[in-house]
Amino acid sequence: MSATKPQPPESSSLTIGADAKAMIERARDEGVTTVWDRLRAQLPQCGYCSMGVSCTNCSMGPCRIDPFGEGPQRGVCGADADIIVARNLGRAIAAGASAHSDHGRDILEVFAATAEEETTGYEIRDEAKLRGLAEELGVATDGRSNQEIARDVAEAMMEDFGTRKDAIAMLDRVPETRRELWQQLGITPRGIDRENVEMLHRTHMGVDNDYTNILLHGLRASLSDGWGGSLVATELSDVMFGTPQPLMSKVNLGVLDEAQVNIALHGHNPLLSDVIVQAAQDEELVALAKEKGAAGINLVGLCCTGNELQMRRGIPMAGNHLMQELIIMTGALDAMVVDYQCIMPSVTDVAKCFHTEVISTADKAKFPGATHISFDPHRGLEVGREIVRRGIMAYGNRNPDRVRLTGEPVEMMAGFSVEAILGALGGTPQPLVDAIVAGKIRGAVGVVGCNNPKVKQDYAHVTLTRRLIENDILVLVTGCSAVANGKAGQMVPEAAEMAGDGLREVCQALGIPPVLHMGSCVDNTRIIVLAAALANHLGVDVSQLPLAGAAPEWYSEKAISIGAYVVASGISTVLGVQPPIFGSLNVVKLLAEDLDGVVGAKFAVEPDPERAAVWIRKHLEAKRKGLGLPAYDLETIKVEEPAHA
Ligand code: BF8
Repeated sequence: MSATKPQPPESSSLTIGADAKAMIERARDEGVTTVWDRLRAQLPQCGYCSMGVSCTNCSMGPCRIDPFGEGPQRGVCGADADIIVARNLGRAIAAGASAHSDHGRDILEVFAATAEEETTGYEIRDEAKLRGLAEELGVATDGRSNQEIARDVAEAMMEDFGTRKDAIAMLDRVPETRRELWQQLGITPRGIDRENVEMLHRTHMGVDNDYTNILLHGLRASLSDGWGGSLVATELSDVMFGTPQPLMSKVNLGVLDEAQVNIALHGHNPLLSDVIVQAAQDEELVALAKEKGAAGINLVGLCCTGNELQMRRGIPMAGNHLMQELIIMTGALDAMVVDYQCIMPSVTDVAKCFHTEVISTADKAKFPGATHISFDPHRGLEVGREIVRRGIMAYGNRNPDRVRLTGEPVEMMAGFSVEAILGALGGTPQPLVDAIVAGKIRGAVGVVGCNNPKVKQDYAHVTLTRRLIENDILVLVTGCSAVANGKAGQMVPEAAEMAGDGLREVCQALGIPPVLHMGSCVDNTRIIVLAAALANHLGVDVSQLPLAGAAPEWYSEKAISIGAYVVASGISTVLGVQPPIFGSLNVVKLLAEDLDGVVGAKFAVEPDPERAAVWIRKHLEAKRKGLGLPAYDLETIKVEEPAHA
């Protein structure tokens, strides 16, 4: 028997990026396997797992439930589809919340060591933010040095990871109505460690067998991330590395420079990358690079480490999640420095085909095939210099004949922290409120999250965002969505021309783009903090505001935690990739319908960004109507063009 091997799909069906297409084709020509090849090799993926009805939680299993009702309806322990789907989802939330919050704890530990003057390369760069946080946490500031305040702030925040409190400290930012609701529902987050451990306990066989009860705890665990661990990461990163302010930067693979030593900083945590930026300016190292024949040292970002650096220092961004293998395919990347999260184990395989040295730095994230240089904050700058030196040495191995760079980078604006947005508005949300009340801006939407090879790369982010701004909806972006929109040219002030009349007028008056870069994925906290500030300003609950969330190309457990805390905070959210819950219609109904009556927000799943835009527009108009604001007739909002994939 012979089977014809199916041809791989055209690169233009996998991505909208010209840089990505060129490198996918190069990978094919050279027989290098990428994420799209590996996805194809996995097809058809397991239907039970896709629907969330397989369980490996104990060794009486593995078990699976037949979603069509013909095969087994219970696992060996007796769990039905509802229990299994809820348990799996609960564990995914806990994993995502743990990833963000462990990142937050790492920042906190270095902040605490910096307060004790035990680190090199770190300092308090935003004193006002430190003092503001201290007041929020009840730490005395009068007549005290930054060092003294920082010590107590660190101590107070460490308490928020633990088990001895009824509620985490920064919940005071949340409108009172919402805090009361969480209290009634029993989902006030007490601390990241506690909620996540409790989720693992509840989802052990024979503990929580009520799917609603499990998922309510899922919301609690996610809230401990959004208003706890992730918020600690954002706030302390601002204190130590500076609160972002609007600045111009560049994006796409064109940021690589053939003439320079190119070092990509990939992962999520700014702790090491920030000292690498300092090290790359070291005169001795710049001289060494020149001695080796390079014009200088060019640092570029990838994924959320890249977002952190771009937001605060304007470091150019090479690409989002699906670009991590393709950047190596340029043959011009000398070193890829990785910390943790979203780093494909495959990067070391691709690097073997080139001269690129992959350098891992986190002891909790090792990569076989990479050089491991353990990051020690006590000698942060020294480690940073060692890494940059290795990058320079790797440049010496570069084969100029293997270099293939594509195109010019695109300009983009970044740096929209809550402080920067309020600053642009004159220190108060009132101008934004006025624009929303007048209908110039219909509402605001956070379009966030990943790339997923199941979706044409960046297509859903860019299309959804474009439709929203065309219809006078302000878009806030983080993570890989920010990179996608940046590459598409939607994040420069001139992009106001793409917006509807009302949004264009507001953006042009303020000199801002219609799509605002608010940072990395832990910085989704900036979006909920802004939403809470808006609700507090108006004396309403977050769920009453014309706001929505969207994750059109999500893939990660972190995105599940983000979606859960955004919804639990009162903001309905549309997912573009189907989560593994469809094996339980009860869970689907709970998340897509009933939750609205419980927390005032719900989930929707809509893979077509054109239809997702319509869903969001209708949702925002309904919220406007609820607030007594002028609203469009919902019947007039529909997909204008036939939906296309
Ligand atoms: O934290 S958006 S692919 S890089 S998980 Fe990862 Fe998703 Fe990108 Fe940042 Ni967030």
